Amino acid sequence: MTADPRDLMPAVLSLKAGLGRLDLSRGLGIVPGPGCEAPAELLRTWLAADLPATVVQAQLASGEGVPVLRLGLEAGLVLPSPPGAPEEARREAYRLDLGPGGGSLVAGWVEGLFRGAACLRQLVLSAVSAPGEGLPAIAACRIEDSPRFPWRGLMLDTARNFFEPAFIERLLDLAALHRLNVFHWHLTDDQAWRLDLPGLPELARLGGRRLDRRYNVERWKTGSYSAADVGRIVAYAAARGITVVPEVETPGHVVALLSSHPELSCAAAMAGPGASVQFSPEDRYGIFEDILCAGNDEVFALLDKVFEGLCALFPGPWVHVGGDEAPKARWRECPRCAKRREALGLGPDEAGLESLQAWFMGRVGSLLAARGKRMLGWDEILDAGVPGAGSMAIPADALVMSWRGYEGGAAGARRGHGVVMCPQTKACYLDHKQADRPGEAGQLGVCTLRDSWSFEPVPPGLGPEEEARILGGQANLWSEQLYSESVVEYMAFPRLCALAEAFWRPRARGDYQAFLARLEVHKARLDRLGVNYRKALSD
Ligand code: TNX
Repeated sequence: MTADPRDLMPAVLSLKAGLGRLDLSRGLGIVPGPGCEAPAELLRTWLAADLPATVVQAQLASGEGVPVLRLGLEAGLVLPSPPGAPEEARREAYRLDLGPGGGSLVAGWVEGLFRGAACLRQLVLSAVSAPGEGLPAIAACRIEDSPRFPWRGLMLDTARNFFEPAFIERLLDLAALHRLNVFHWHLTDDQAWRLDLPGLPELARLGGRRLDRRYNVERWKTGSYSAADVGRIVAYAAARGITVVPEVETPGHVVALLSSHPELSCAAAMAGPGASVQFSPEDRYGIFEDILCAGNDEVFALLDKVFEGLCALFPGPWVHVGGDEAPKARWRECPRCAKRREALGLGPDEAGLESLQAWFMGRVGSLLAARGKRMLGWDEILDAGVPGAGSMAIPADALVMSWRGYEGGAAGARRGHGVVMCPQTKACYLDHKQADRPGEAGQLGVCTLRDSWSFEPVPPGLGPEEEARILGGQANLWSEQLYSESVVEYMAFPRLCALAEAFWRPRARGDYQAFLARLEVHKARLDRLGVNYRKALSD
């Protein structure tokens, strides 16, 4: 069939129809200009996967008459961009011209070429999706496109359930198809430590397996990622223009870490020298009171070793260090934490304990800064991190991930931090049910497709300078209930399509019915890729 560029997902910023169509029945040659090899290689990979084998063979055999797409980088190219979009987002702008002879994909930066390549892939997938309906072709067009936000993320929790590297690669491909550009990899939690770091084998050996007692059956859920796995996944993401942000939780959500390093708990400090305390990865879900001891310098020594390993594996600029849901019950009782508080001049009250967390996160942040990385944390990192509080504050350049609603994001922006919005209610938590119906898969709340599509990342009430600190949004796949790869896909799609659009489109969001109509077409692309999306679009 002839693919219609009006059906792209997310919708593009500007689209003009051209004359004729690009016939794909003999394939499409990809000719990269200088600096365009990576997106050219990606396009070749995608075309080889998506075009029918007969087309690929025809292209190989003929050589002549095959339409050609030229890729080019043009420094200083000016393309339209949504109002208020920051400079960083403009790096992803591109122009895609398609017509009977092939066409061109040009951008000012290579990032833009990756996003243009994703558009072309969607059109190719549509062209081949209904083989009975004529030749595979794309209606001639000129697309000029650019995102509103520079951070368009997807988080996968690989701690509660383990996912094979090949499945992570599949998700990265799907993220790239929707022009997302950040993969936030949640690697550790109470239930598991999934990162097998060179020099620290005990972390994954003791922390990377947990008992799963669901349905009264005891079975071990084991799995961790080796340095080689991480290297492959990071390279796979980079080949799609996606940055990987690793997350190591501190000071809470660490029971799996304590199972290999019980000496870093407050329980060890309270038990006294020589006494032994033990932990094993949690088989329950929730919030647990055993967190890292704030009074023990060995905690920071171990974290620094972990960061050394992380920095060697993850080239991106950010490391997520958690900071969420850290109950203060142990810190309140722990003699070592009391000493630390006294040394810092903090009282034994709640405010003192909160400040102790701000100090803890500040110290973690400075370990990362010493390694040239920027810290990123859940919005609890703001709870006591008052600006100007010296050692009791998180680094000024820390990024805040706002999950408990919009307030954390608004506060972070007011205090000068960059902010990523992923409010749990009601837009970005893809572990929540897609409909309020008995038997619907998911946990905790309900987040409908329309909720996700309606998401506005900028919290209300911000001035223009504060608004500019909202870097974008993120979809979060918490995996407590994600027992299998197909369940992950069911929870992610189609809400991820809606969120990708919410992170990309200009503020004037358009029309939900039009989105649903485009989604009907997009479903054929997802079918072609074998994605197990939720079929019913009604809530
Ligand atoms: C809250 S979001 C959590 C996670 C859970 C999630 C379930 C955040 C920083 N913490 O530990 O998996 O809710 O929706």
